[in-house]
Amino acid sequence: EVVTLLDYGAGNVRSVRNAIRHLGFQIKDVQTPADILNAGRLIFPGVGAFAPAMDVLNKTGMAEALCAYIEKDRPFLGICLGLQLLFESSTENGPVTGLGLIPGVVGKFDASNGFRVPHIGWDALQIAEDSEILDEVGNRHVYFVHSYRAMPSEENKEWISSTCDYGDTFIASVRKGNVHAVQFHPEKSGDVGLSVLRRFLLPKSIPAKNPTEGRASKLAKRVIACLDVRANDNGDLVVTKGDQYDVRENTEENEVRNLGKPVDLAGQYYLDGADEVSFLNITGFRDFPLGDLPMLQVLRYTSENVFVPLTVGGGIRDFTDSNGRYYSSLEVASEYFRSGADKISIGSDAVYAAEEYLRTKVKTGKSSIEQISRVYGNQAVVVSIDPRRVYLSSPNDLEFKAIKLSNPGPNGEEYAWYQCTVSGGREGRPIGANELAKAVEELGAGEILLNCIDCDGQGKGFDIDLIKLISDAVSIPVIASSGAGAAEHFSEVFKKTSASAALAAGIFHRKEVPIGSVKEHLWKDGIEVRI
Ligand code: 1PR
Repeated sequence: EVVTLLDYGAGNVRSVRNAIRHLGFQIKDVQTPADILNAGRLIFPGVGAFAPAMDVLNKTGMAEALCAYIEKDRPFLGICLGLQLLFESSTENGPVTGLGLIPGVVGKFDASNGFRVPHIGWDALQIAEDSEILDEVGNRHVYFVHSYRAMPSEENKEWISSTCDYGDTFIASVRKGNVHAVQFHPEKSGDVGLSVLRRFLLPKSIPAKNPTEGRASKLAKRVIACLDVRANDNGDLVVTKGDQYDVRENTEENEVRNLGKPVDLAGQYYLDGADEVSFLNITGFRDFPLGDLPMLQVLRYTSENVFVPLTVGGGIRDFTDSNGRYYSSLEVASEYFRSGADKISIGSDAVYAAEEYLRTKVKTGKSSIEQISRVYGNQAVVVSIDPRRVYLSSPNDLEFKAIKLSNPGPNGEEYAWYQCTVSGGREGRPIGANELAKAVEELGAGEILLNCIDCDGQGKGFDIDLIKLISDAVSIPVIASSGAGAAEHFSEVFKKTSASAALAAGIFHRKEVPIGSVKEHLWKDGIEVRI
């Protein structure tokens, strides 16, 4: 069986390809408009921003072919931007005219009502009857990642097959005859998502799951497994894990702690129910990642079997190699996206960019955050903060935001500020986590991965003071990280802060608490999770 794929080369379509292959189908790529018209079954995973996508479709004649194909009621599945482009126009850097097949304007989520934008994560659908490809979804979560959405109206109601509530009720999927489009990502929605693709590819197959299964009701708090990856002294890529960022064993040999193979562990965490998997190339600051091809290989292999979002970080910055060849941070990130990453995470380079921005108050457009978010969207750019607590006996006279601690410091200090570091915690910089978070949000980051060097690997719980400080300071999602040692710590962070996700490494690697137990605990505590 062959399915035709329209990939205009703007981003990570690898996971859609992997999912289609996983379901036993071959892929034929669209080269010309005629390939669209001759397709038996067409999938259009829109990626990137609305305007450049329309540009390509118009210039290549594909826009016209797409309209003709859809008007003839040929089997079509649009994904994400592939849904939005069917509408009349979008306000994304616009107005920009779309394909105009469905009445309505695609607009931005309103962050002013307390909902974080981008809308990132696993959310619940309200499914209309007759949705067909959603027949196995039931009350289970699917994965969204977007800042723009189409809204239901009198004019487009005959198209709507499901909606989702996030601040307002927006269109999660459309369907008319053989034409389907979904705002969420079936290729990133685990088993549930694969069922959506299967039902599109094999419409006559019998539903495998009971459609009433599941208990999703709203955006779930995410549980993320993180793999710190680096080469050991023999040059093999291993998953390692530090104590307060020190990854060397306390032995005479002082070797790099080895907790397993990256691809195997990522695959296991997917099966265990991780909502996302992150890889951090922790020596990326000194070893150029494009020289570090094993990391790209790890992503390629992982994305073949892991159908939840993958984030990769480490070494994303401008770089000139020993032959004098210059690589922009955008090129580095693009290589990661092509290899299967959905999001990239920037550490050290984000600190330098934020310092520069706060000093000059000018957005140059040249920082890695700005370059990558412009091309791939804010939701694809995570900033990883590595702060260290600096205790103070009084909060006065400090240009960085200090907070009163819930637990006093070792010498009874009541206050602290959180100093950002670069190069894996090796160097402290003159900027606080609070200042950094706000600056990178303005520069275009779509999410913050908030570590804490003091808590890393300690298993004593997340730094609630820090996470509260930062999640209250920004309106993009915040991932709490460092210090998880028990399922209760996850409940605590979600109850006491507005973090959108919690990430852990050590407890999962050491098999102390499986991901499933964390989720069950959260569920029993009344916290929405994907189960
Ligand atoms: O600066 O852009 O090259 O990115 C480097 C990336 O590598 C950053 O995201 C930085 O956080 C990470 N990193 C650098 N050195 C280390 C190290 O450990 N020596 N790891 C490191 C950071 C922290 C977490 C960890 C949590 C949870 N690891 O992500 O997984 O603290 O751990 P726990 O649950 O066991 O407590 P750049």
